[in-house]
Amino acid sequence: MSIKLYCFGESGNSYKAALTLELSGLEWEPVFVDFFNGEGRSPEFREINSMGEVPVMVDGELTLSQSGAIQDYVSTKSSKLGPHSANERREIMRWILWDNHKLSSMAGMTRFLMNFLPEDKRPAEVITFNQGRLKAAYTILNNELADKNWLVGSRLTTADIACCGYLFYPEPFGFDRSDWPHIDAWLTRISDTPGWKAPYDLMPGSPADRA
Ligand SMILES: N[C@@H](CCC(=O)N[C@@H](CS)C(=O)NCC(=O)O)C(=O)O
Repeated sequence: MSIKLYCFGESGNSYKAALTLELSGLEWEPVFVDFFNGEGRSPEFREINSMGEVPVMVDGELTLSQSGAIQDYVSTKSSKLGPHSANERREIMRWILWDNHKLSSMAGMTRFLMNFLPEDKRPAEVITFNQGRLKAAYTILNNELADKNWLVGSRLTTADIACCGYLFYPEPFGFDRSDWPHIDAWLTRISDTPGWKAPYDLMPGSPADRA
């Protein structure tokens, strides 16, 4: 039976889980969640995930939310992107936790405020503050990648897939690849990986659908 992933195209957190599934070689299918029409807040969806968030993965009897937990499950199940040792798994977890706290949460929020809220409701001060926090995160990532190809070890892992989650989206949120040469080269390495797909090619739903 194929793994199901509740998701929508605009969701960078879902993209991390979807790309991990896609590159794992496991059979999976997306289940569209109509986030922009409030489906995430519906009682039916809260039955699936009491946290009210996507992504949610269902594999047989197992239902799992949190992109990092899904990535850990999928990479371990398929062994394709999985850790080779306990040390490597911890190292991958460090980057996933850092990403979820410092990079993806800020990038996701800032992109939402700048693109998906009505123009007259976009809070300029909050956006500027978030962009300052994001600049600090880009600096850390760019420095880390100055002398290595991948965040952990010598191949693509879920650490890379977590941290790149929002950086492949086309909507502006203050991230310009050309400002960050080591991130830029790393993103190219990721997108050159056989089987890689851009967010709107991997999951249902996009701003174009709602235009
Ligand atoms: N740390 C979570 C974050 C998930 C998350 O915030 N998802 C967003 C969509 S990208 C969401 O469903 N938000 C609904 C809400 O905050 O109410 C993860 O990595 O899965």
